[in-house]
Amino acid sequence: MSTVAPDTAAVDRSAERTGTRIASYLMAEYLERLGVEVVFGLCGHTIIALLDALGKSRIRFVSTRHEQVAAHAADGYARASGKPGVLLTHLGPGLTNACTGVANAALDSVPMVVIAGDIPSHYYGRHPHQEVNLHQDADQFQIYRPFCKRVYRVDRVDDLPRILERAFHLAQSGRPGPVLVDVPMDIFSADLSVDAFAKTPAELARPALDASTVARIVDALANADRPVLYAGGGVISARATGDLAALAEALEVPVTHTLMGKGCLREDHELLLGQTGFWGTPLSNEKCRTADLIVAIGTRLAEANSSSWDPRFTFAIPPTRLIHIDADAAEIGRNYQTELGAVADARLALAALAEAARGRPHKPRGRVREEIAAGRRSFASNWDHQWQSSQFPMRPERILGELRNAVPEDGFIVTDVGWNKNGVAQQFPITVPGTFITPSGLATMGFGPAAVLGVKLAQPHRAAVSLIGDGGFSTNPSVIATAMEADLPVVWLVMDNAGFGTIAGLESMHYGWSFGCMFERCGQPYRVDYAAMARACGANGVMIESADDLGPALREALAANVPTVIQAPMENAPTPTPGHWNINDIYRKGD
Ligand SMILES: Cc1ncc(C[n+]2csc(CCOP(=O)(O)OP(=O)(O)O)c2C)c(N)n1
Repeated sequence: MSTVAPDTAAVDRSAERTGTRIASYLMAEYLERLGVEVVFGLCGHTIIALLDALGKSRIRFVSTRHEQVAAHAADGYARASGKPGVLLTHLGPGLTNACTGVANAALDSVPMVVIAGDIPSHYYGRHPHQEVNLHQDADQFQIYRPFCKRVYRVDRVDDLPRILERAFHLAQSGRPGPVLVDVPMDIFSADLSVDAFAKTPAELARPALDASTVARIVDALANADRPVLYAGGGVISARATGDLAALAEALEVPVTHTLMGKGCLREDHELLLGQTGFWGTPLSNEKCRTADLIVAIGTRLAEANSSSWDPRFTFAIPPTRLIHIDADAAEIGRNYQTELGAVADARLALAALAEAARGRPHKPRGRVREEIAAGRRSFASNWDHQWQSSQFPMRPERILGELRNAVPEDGFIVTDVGWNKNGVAQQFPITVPGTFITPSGLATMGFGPAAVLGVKLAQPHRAAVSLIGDGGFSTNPSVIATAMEADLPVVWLVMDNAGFGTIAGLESMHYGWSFGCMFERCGQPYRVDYAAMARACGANGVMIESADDLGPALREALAANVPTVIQAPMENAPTPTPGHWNINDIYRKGD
């Protein structure tokens, strides 16, 4: 069966005759007009009509071997390009497979349009093949309801253009997120007027702060004794980091950040404290806990970064006063008493605040820069020496060190969950905003290996490395075949500790063993040769045999024009946890 497009002149000749054309072709042209460059997905009988149209369009289709991979890749593409990711899935198992990836994008406020095929509309209520039904009729799209901004089922072909326009509008406006457009398969093949897709999403003027709110926030910061600016992922996605730096510098306010806010200031900036919370730094947690005013921007003040909201560790609000700027009003005041909430675009808000703060007198900040430098030095002394460790299996810190030395500053580090995410957030210098990509809200194991595909596709001329655990990598190693097919020379650096190390460590701490968390066979550690797996796919695969091998292997992989898996055997050492996570108070060990 050929994958080369047949002669397009032979396709869809109804246009000239009737003023109508088949909806799927009009839809593909509309996606082109919206600027969609790539669709990620996996085929099924419900969507081949649209695949045929995409195959004959300028849009690239990246075919994955698992819908979760497609969703994470679309997510990575959106984060690295600033455009919405587009995902195409089959109904039933395709839709449910993609669920995790779409939910992950939702919780990290990533714009995405999910197009799903569905059962033929005339089978409504008859429970046909592959529909998720049993207790509801034609309702499978509702599975996406708790995390999508809207879930649409297209019941008439005439609604398709309007719904698609709404989907792209909603996915990108306000707080970005995924929107589902569920299309019964016969709708793709129905006739539609040739001018039906006329309407495109409006250009949107983003909400700004009004002048009195700007003055009030700048006054509050200038007059506070120990103010702190707290940046979330919203600052990175709004590309507001320059304005954040200008505001911080004008009023000499130290800056902390969430996991997704990492990169909000250059790592060597004199006012940068670091990440807050359980995996944060003692300095960040201390400065936040003792601040008299926190101005938070583009963050949910979520549990992990807030030490389970326990006032003894990260935020003591009140007595600390909180001003919160966010794109989503629903986030304001959820977990803390908030003095002032403002719904605004982070970039417009920070630009206005920085402008008003320029040259404005403020309370003396004492020796805040020296304190920051000393606090950062002192925490880093816990691991600095490990950056050179020649221990084998390797120390995780040495892996970070080699990675930082090999990847250019504008290269992307795409993590998963585990030591990789927590270690990078805490210990790895990021200097170019947006180059650290990580799953935060859902913390999905399996994100990193797949998201890096979309990142590379969006930024083909920049390095893209996925730093992952062996657990995360093995959730879906089909990414290697996809990278080969799509010709994406990404690098996966697998930190191999032969288990789900983070959870193994947690269980061992509370229960004295790691039952169910390590990879074992007949009671012995079980190691998979992922490097050989890569070679079997035609990619490069390197098994690291001594710590000194890693640097050269990384440089070679970054210069190669095929994907590479580098597998680095590693000690299962925990990341320091200066903050608090309430789960640790919950576990009780029986006899
Ligand atoms: C899909 C999913 N399942 C389970 C978890 C819980 N979890 C968090 S970290 C982790 C272990 C990850 O193991 P690995 O990728 O090997 O990294 P390591 O912890 O060893 O650094 C697990 C299972 C999760 N976050 N996501």
